[in-house]
Amino acid sequence: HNGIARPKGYRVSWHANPAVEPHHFGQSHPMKPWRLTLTKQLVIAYGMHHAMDLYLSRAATFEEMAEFHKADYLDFLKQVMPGDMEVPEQGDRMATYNIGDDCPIFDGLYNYCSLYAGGTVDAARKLVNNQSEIAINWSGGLHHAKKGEASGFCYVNDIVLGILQLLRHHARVMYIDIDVHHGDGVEQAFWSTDRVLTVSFHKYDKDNFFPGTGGLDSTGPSHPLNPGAHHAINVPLNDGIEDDDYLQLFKEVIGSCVETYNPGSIVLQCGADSLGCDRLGCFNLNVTGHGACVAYTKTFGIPLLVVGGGGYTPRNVSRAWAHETSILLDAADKIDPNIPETVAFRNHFGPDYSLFPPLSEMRRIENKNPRSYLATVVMAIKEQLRYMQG
Ligand code: V1S
Ligand code: CA
Ligand code: ZN
Repeated sequence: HNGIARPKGYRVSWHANPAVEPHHFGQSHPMKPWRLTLTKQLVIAYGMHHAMDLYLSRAATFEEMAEFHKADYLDFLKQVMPGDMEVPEQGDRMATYNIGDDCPIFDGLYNYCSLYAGGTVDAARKLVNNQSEIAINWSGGLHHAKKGEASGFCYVNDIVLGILQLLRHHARVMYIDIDVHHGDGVEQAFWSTDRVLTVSFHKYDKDNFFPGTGGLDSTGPSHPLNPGAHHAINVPLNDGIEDDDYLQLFKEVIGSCVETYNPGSIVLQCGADSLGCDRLGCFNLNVTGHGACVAYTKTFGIPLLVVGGGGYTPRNVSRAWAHETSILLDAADKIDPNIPETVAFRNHFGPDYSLFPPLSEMRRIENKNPRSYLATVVMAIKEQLRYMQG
């Protein structure tokens, strides 16, 4: 009786491979693929798996990943072994591919990368084949990976691979990124085309916050004859932004972008490190505020590819992504805010056992985003959109 009936809304597909979950980046590394296990357990405990099409995603092939990545980099990822990081003769290659503390070599690295990338490629193909209207891969969203090197916990850029699939069928694809970090890898990959509009909301501090790019005036190639000019949108923010301001900003920016750009599909990166209490993040968003951005994106009724991304406090990452799954299923109102007794690993959700703990109150970071600042940002972006129209 706690199952959720198949909604009359959109057809939703879930793309995952449980073999992603047991990979370990290492002792003190903040990225924990195990958060995907926790997310899945919440989704199952709420019965959401009855309301969507479930697909076991394949590993992306070498050739599929080579549509964006350099073959020598993929060869390296395929053959490198954990011990190689300590071998001095390997030092040059490690530097070339940016292997180190942020992006270590761990057991099964190539398997991990090809599995999360396969999920996003599969999800994109379901959308273009009209077999799904909303396709979800919470293991994807690794927005920093570059053509020939790893960056910021990301090795293969599944988002770029997914967008390349969508571009085979759609003239224009819009990319939205609510991870607390700048979506630099996706922006860079499509910097010189007008067929992808990238929009990233992030904490911006050139010198003290990773990756240090994504200023308001970084809008695409500077030459006006380059088609990519004006097609990168950056929303640089300071510490401590809260739900209401973030959502208003999100609606103003995304509403204007969708209206002007009229994309054939949207890719939404839902990095959960923009939540309050995140181990690496510095915003004050609650699960409800983060989810409201997903709900707003869904209102356009445009084919939607939803991926994960950052998120370093696993209990809150899983709360957010489970809640957002329910939003995409049009079932958020049928879900008990008290986490079911039956959920596996229930102890992780104590002492409140709520899907919506007050994250913004638990470790409130001073809000350094005055309304006047946010208004300036919105004005600059609306001006940019006028240029984009030509
Ligand atoms: N902030 C941060 C942070 N923390 C770490 C880290 C901490 C412990 C470890 F054992 C290993 C790494 N690295 C960083 C950042 C990278 C953040 C990547 C975010 C990824 C995403 O959420 O957007 C998408 C999945 N790296 C840095 O700040 C660079 C350094 C400058 C400092 C940290 N050291 C380890 C490398 C150099
Ligand atoms: Ca972002
Ligand atoms: Zn992040």
